[in-house]
Amino acid sequence: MKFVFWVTVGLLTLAAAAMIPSDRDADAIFHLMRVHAVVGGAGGNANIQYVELRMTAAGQNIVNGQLIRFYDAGGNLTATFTFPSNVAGAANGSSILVGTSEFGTNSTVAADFTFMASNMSPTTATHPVNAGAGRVCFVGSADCVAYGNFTGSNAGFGSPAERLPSDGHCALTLTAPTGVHNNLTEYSLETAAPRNNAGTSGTLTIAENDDDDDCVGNGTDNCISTPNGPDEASTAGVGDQTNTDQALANAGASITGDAFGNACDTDDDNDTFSDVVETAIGTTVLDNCIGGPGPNGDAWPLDNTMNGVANVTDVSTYKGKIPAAVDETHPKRLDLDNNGVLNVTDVNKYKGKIPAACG
Ligand SMILES: [Ca+2]
Ligand SMILES: [Ca+2]
Ligand SMILES: [Ca+2]
Ligand SMILES: [Ca+2]
Repeated sequence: MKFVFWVTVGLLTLAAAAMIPSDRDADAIFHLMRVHAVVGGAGGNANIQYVELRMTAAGQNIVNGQLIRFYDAGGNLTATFTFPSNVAGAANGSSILVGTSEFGTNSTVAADFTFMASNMSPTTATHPVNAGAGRVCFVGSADCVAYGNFTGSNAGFGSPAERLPSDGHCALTLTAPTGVHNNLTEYSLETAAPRNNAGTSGTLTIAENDDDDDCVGNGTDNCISTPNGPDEASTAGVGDQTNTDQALANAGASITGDAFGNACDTDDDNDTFSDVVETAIGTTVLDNCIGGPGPNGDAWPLDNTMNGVANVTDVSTYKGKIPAAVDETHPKRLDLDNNGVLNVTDVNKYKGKIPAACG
């Protein structure tokens, strides 16, 4: 009986310790966790959302009462989720998956918890992820990811990651974790691969509506077959649907814009000289004129004197130089058809187009 007594006392002591963790215990039960993935909509349905946390050490499963906080683009707190219980899986690398009810009906894997009135504040915030721009924090480990054009404080987490779309099957995912946090470099948009605490991975089942998997739906993608979405934002002149000719036209340039993003447009500045030719002769592919708007410089192939006007002076530049192969004294800059020879074909490019000013 004495043995049983002491075992009972011991178990009670352990139970009490688990119920009232000391600060040191607390460090070991839910603090070593990162926000692994955030989905703010899928297939054009903004209600299909989830947050996946991942443990970075074993034993981080005592999450009962812990919080996930959601912020809007301006950094205002819009919703708080409170974990209603612990989870069983405690191995290093274990996931904890929390999703909306619509996630549950559009996924092959079940979430561990559902955002619902009983665990949300306010109770109506059952779709808490702010798509586009916002921030998600797991308070227990003080880990946060901001994304999109987030203007609130993100101290300690560097620059916001890419914009969070509601199209495709796109999850803002922790792909390159570093000790010194920088959301922009740590997170990228990847195909959603939700995994729950039991270790079951799944996929979203809603129609993808995004042929090129760039997280921009076909209905609004200005290059349906060429990735040019938020994940390509760091590729100059390509990502985030960049459409230079339309932007220049909107800013008052003397060209018309088109519906094609630069990623699938053969003439990004619509100055009638293709990107291939302009790159070959050295003029700017993303501007139509030496003057504003745009980056300026040598931008208009017809204006080889760079004075903002294409006229007989530019044609005169060819005097004594044609016909001849491009060489040191026959500049490639004048090879307007990019065939390696300066001749009348290049001069003919001026026909019917001069005099004209760009702008
Ligand atoms: Ca797309
Ligand atoms: Ca695209
Ligand atoms: Ca265009
Ligand atoms: Ca051009």
